[in-house]
Amino acid sequence: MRHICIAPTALLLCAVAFAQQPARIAIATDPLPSAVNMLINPGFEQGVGEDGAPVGWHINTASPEDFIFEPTDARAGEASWRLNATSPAMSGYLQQNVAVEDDVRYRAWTWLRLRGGRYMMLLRGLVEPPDAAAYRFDERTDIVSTKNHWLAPLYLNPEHLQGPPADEWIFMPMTITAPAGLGSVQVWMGSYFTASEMHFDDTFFGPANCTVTLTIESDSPIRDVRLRDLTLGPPIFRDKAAGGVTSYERAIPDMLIADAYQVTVVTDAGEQTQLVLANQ
Ligand SMILES: [Ca+2]
Repeated sequence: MRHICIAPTALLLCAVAFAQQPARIAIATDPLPSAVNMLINPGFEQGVGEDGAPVGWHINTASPEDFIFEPTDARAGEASWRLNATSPAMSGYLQQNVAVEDDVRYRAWTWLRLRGGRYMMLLRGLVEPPDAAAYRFDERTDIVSTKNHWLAPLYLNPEHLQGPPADEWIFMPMTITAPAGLGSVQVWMGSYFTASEMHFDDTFFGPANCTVTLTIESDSPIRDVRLRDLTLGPPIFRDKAAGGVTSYERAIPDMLIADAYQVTVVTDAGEQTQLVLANQ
């Protein structure tokens, strides 16, 4: 019965959406991420090294028998990298180390296809300040999917399982500022103590700052523009006085570099929010 209730609402939304063509939004970053990416083999196109890891990367786990690391179908190019963890007993990561400068802000990301389990990215290192005791640097981001739960589908209804769509590539960025004395960062991305399947492609580590040029073409006068990074937090840019133009362009300095942003445009015809891939 529920579907019968939803149908008229869906039709109404379609009618509203087609009454006004959505705004056309484009984003360019300066620099391009590919021009400042400090990772070797960020898109996994350079094949497999002798140790079974992608060229330029290391496999970091205390329990290699619980993990499969292998190339699989790509988000871009010919290959992405698949991690399958058969046991929750241990974590396992792809790792690469990069040199960093004191007091500089950096970003790291991967595009992630999470079939199930717990993905985590860690940026780690040892800080040795010039005049103070050494300490560990450890910042992390994660996301959980229960879509591979062992009780599903027999005892758990698949509709109740949580997590991003299992076939969708999602953008997983994080930002750090390198403290004085850090010197280098270990980039770890993988499965954190959970039976997991996840795929990585189009990874990045590099300086965080860029200029974003935002271009919007709209049939209806533009009143408000908001740009969000795909992490929690307020918009990284907002223009509440877009001036009612239908052709909008701004070059915005000191933004966070990314492959994708969320853009909200308010026009006289309504509000729309969409994921915009940069540099397309
Ligand atoms: Ca690739």
